[in-house]
Amino acid sequence: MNTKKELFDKLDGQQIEKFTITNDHDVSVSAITFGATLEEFNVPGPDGKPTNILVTVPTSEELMKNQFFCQAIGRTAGRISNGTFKINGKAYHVDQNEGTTTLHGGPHGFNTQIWDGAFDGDTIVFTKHINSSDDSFPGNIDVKITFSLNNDNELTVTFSGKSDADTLFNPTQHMYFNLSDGGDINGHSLQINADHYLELNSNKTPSGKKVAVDDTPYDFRDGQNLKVGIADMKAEVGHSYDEVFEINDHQDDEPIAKLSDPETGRSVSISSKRNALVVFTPDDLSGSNFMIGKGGPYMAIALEAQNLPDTPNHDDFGDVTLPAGEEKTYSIKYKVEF
Ligand code: G6D
Repeated sequence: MNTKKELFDKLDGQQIEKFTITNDHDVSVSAITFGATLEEFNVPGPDGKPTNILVTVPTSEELMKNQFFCQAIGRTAGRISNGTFKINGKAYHVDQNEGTTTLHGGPHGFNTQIWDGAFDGDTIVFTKHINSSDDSFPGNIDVKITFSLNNDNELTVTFSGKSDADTLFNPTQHMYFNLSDGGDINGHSLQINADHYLELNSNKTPSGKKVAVDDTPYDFRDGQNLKVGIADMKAEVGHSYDEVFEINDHQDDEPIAKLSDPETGRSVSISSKRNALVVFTPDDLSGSNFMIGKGGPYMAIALEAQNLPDTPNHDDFGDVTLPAGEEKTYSIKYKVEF
């Protein structure tokens, strides 16, 4: 196992550092201190050269404009309806950044922060103290995000939070995958351990209804080719995937989802103890929402393991409260095979 720390670039005069871990099989991960962003998850390609299975943005400045690409997301992944919620009966209103909705922690979420980075042995450790006045969520919070890689080719991302007042904590890493050698994701197949998905309102906030996946393009239980799934979605629902799946109860060691590319033989299995996975297949990354210029349709699929979004506004969505003084830790494991 090897580690390396180097200068990535500069943002507003501040140094952005890049931390890399390489294992004994030439698998490597690199994370940068801006946005606690994963820039690389490399596997050896056919010619032995590192091949990044993530779709990323090459500079911090471009990342500012193209938010969320493989960045850490918090305090709350997904959408909070009207930026409003209650904790123990007390109402809170946080900053909105998508019309009346708070998306991915709002305008000052984890992805907009420059983190303090260090190695702890082979593990990349990013820490940040975020004041309530910085991101408008209740409580000043101490957050730690770690990235570790083992010789079984497993990347584990761990989020820990501790706040001085009751708050919400539902973090994720906004991974965008493409397992091909320069192609799109049409040939990939996806398996998800989910019997239900969430019905969404027109602004993509949950209506509160959980819908069975049976006989719909949302049924990934036995694996489904993405080209077929996206075509069925367009025909039956009118758009590509930007969906929230409720993960079934499962054993800790049972992956919640697996993305595979039969052409290259690469796959990523995702393990998480939490109850949701967001699947997002943007039509075109060079469109109006994305400006990274990696044109062409279906160049990436986002897979975001998290708790169901808008949790406090729905009785049966679970609990993402982080009570004052308590520490909560969530891990997401990505096992790559190639
Ligand atoms: C999320 O579900 C959302 C999308 O709607 C959003 O555009 C993206 O993050 C950036 O996955």
